Amino acid sequence: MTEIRIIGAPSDLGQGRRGVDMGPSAIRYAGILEKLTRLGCEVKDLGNIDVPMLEMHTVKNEKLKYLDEVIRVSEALYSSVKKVVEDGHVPIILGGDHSISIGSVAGVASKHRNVGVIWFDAHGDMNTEESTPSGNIHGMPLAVALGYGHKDLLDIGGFTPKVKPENVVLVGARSVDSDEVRLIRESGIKVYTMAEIDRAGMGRVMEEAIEFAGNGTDGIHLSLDLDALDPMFAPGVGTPVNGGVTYREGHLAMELLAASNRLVSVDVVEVNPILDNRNRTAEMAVELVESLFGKTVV
Ligand code: Z70
Ligand code: MN
Ligand code: MN
Ligand code: MN
Repeated sequence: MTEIRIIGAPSDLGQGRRGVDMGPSAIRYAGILEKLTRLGCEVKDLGNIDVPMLEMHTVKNEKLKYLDEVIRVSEALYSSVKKVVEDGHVPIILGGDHSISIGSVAGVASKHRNVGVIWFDAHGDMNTEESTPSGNIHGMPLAVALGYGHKDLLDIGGFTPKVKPENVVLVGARSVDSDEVRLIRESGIKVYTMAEIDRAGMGRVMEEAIEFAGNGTDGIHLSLDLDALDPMFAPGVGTPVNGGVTYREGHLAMELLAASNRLVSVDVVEVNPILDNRNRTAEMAVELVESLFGKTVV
């Protein structure tokens, strides 16, 4: 029987704004452990990894802010996630900003060398040092997973790339930087923008996404950035973008992933309780995770 292991990664180093480091607390407070347990899952909370405090460090490279500290966090999370998957369990990694996925994807891929990835996000997260408009590493983790970016980030876990482009799917994209587009096109990953979700419907989009990420792979890693959802349902994120995934589309996507039985690991990132409205975004995150682990109506 697979068991779930919760790992907190309270990092805001990949993003200028403070507050996202409290994401793991907010998601725990919203009852993730209790609710998954009630569903019949075996769940253990492994606590948080150590994250350097932003104020104790300075930006040395404007194009890769807090690079050394992000590397430390990535290595710590890599080790923790690697151990969980080697034990045969499913890790749920609570961010933190999306830079934490550099470590989590490395950890999962160290066991599942041929893992597929579904990246739920309003953004591309496909920037590099060359294309980034902000220098924020949370805009780069998907590029790093595919083998593009700073060598020390690619080196986490000692192998690169972590994933193959034909098994990577970006769902919910609607805000991509002008120079980021080039790498998205060149890389050959599959992208479902909001326009495609509108035209084909979330059901069809997820069936195809699960096929790309799941067919012939060792399983699917879901990287769930809460800003994929419309700000109406997930207001507590650093970079809200209108026109996002609805409440119902979000749940349908998670239910289809649950039904696929291919899930090996999950990131839940970018929940920022300081920007939130009475913890709604953390509650949304927990609800989505419940659907992802099999909650149904009857
Ligand atoms: C922009 C950048 C971003 C959030 C990723 C934004 C990146 N593309 N924002 N996740 N919330 O600065 O690279
Ligand atoms: Mn065990
Ligand atoms: Mn993201
Ligand atoms: Mn995002």
